[in-house]
Amino acid sequence: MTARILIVDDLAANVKLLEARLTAEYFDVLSATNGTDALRLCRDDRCDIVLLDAMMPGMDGFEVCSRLKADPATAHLPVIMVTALDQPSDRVRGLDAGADDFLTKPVDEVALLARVRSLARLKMMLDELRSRAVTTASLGLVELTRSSLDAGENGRILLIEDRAASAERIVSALRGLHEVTIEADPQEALFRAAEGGFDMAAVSLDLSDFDALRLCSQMRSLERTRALPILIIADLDDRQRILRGLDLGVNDYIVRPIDRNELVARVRSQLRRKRYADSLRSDVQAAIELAAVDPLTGLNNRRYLETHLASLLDNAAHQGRALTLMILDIDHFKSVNDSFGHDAGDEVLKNFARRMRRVVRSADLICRLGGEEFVIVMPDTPLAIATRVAERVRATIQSEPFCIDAAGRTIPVTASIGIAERGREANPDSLLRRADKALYESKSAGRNRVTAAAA
Ligand code: GH3
Ligand code: MG
Repeated sequence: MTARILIVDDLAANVKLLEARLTAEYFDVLSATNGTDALRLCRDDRCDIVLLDAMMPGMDGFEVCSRLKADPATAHLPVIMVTALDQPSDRVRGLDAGADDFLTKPVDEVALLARVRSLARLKMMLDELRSRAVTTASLGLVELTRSSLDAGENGRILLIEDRAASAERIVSALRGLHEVTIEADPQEALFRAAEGGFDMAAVSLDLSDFDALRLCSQMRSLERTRALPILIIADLDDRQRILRGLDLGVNDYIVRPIDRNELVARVRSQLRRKRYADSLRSDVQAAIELAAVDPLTGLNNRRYLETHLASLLDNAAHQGRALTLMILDIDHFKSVNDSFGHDAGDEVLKNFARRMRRVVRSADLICRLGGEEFVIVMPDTPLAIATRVAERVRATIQSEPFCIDAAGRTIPVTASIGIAERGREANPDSLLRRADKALYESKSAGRNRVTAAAA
């Protein structure tokens, strides 16, 4: 995996040092020596992760971080603050400014690479989700979830720890902020995690007779726990296993003796990320469901038509090919509902959709515009041919009465149709309007007929 890291530090020597370590691991590196340049690079979307020195003349790192987090365009860019070891209050300030993580100087190589790798993985996942959410949002269906930062509180945390004293310390550190459930048995923990309802798992790396990394790996491979953030709690001399854990997909780690502020901050940042990812996922899901299909008839819906017609018209214009659009409206449909009930009306709509499918080519796009109004877009079809297709559709609708219930009752149905061929203007609205006007003429001329709009 590779990512582009922006190093922000006013001292060239520091930049060089970090740069050497990161490029040795095949990361792309970019640098800035002041806050203003850093903000510009971030806004121009030039990097995936920011390594930000807290102490800089002029705009310091805390200020840069706050500004990044306040701007929706950069709020979700992961920021690692680099602070002096002897200033624990700086860490808290950094985290308050919204930093995703922090490292202390002198920067420990293992910690640096572990953080950068895990944030790079996260960034890739979020970018992918975000781009899908943006695509579906461009269909005009859902508002993208506002990207303001979640408080990262009120989490339900599953703590897997078999030493009571250690568990108690963690519970008391998080008391009042989160609800912690302790589980001493790793197998039981896996079950509980899979049952859902947790926002994060905290796993002690030294369980007495179970390999905690095996548990982490099981959580990563189960569908139901794959997205659950995992924080491991380790001893400083566990470096190798911390690294293995991060490779397995553990999201973060904290080293004993646990600093309360650090624990609170790490948990908060895991919760924020999870909630943000969840909200993107549900946007995508909602959009996909609404995006394309009308549930009653299984035809594409109006929104799909509006998006897709524009590109069909573009293609036709680009290649100089014909394209004709047909609007169909069922005649006196209201009286079907009035006389036989809404279910009978629905049955007619479904049957109507099936008949249209039978008559047109598979390259034609059939949509339900709404109610009892439908559109068929016929690429590569000039008006003369489209008129014959429309006539065939009309005849097919009229040919046999429609079945409206299980008892086999039938009623006659007809439709009025308007068609229009694309003109010079590559504009979906005006094409739809012209076809609609032709439809109106069919209605006023007595229904059950086809009218072609003049070019
Ligand atoms: P016209 O020949 O002029 O088109 O008359 P009409 O009765 O077909 O047109 P009108 O627009 O007056 O009525 C359309 C009716 O379609 C009214 C509405 O209740 C019904 N309708 C719209 N959507 C649905 C639906 O999903 N299911 C059912 N059963 N009826 C629907
Ligand atoms: Mg009608």
